[in-house]
Amino acid sequence: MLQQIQQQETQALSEAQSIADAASLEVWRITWIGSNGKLKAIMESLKSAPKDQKPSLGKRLNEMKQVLDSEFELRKQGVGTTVARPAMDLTEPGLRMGEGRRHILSRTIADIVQIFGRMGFDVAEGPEVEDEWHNFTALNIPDGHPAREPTDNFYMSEQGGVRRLLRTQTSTVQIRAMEAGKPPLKVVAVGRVYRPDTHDATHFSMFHQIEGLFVDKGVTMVDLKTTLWHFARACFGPEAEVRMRPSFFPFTEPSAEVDMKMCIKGVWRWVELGGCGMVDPAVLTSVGIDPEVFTGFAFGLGVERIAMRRHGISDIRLLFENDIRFLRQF
Ligand code: FA5
Repeated sequence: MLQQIQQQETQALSEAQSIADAASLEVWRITWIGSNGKLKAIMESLKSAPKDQKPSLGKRLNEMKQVLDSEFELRKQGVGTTVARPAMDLTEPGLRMGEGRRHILSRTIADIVQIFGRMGFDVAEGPEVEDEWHNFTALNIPDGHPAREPTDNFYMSEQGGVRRLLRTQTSTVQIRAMEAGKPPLKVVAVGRVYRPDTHDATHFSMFHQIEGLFVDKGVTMVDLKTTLWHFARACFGPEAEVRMRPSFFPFTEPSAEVDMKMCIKGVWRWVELGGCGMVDPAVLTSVGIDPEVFTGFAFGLGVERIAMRRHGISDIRLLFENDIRFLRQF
């Protein structure tokens, strides 16, 4: 039923978009929020919903009512249906400025950084325009590796003999953090990355990743899984779970895909969120850290995928369309 409410809300808002005059606005009002309108009908059907789902459905329906009411008020101003007033009516309260809010991705990033901050991770940063050393070579991706193909990267013109590109992953910040400091190093880095991926419901050519790196004496896969487990529970609720599936990344050995089990619209599902592993000794060596003394783990998760799962967003493109009607739901 939640899905049905979402569909109906989207349809109502899309119909509202084409309203050009007061008469069609009135038809819209009667159809959607009138006393015998569709919203009323959905509210009636709540009576037959399972008892345990009623509170969450009721809350969602109230949200839908608020969204449609404020859409109506906005449109009313747009088509000039307000009642004619005296030239200067000083009893009017005046126009209230709508309150702004931070984009849902910015809020997700702030939450993620706060969760890792509680686990002792500092924040590290790196540039979005990178050189090949940080994006590839130091990450154990040598010249000639398929990941360096021009078709998989946004290369830029050379500067001072150095070829640059838009970074394809936040793993570049692992290298920068290890170059800048000595172990113990415990950092997260969040930022935009760029890939020439075709846009679809789960892929965009610009998206955000959160990278984690912990290098010290005696760091193991147990530390890695425990860290991700704490993150999953803080981010997706106290019953969330983590699993790792063997995989391959040139800069970690062993490597794994990270899945988190979470409740989405009442159904428990495993969702792939990123990759992880133990920092490859070759990477430690490339930044002058002795792999005989230190070990480390690293992980990289997709921020959009996290935001989408937390808020039931089914299409990544919605996050970048800047449609105020979508954004003000969050
Ligand atoms: C990486 O980018 C590795 N750097 C992750 C890593 C870090 C592994 C540290 C080991 C150690 P991958 O290409 O799988 O891995 O991307 C990680 C996540 O980014 C994906 O699981 C997904 O959540 C997200 N992602 C990847 N491509 C896109 C895309 N086009 N649009 C949106 N999200 C994407």
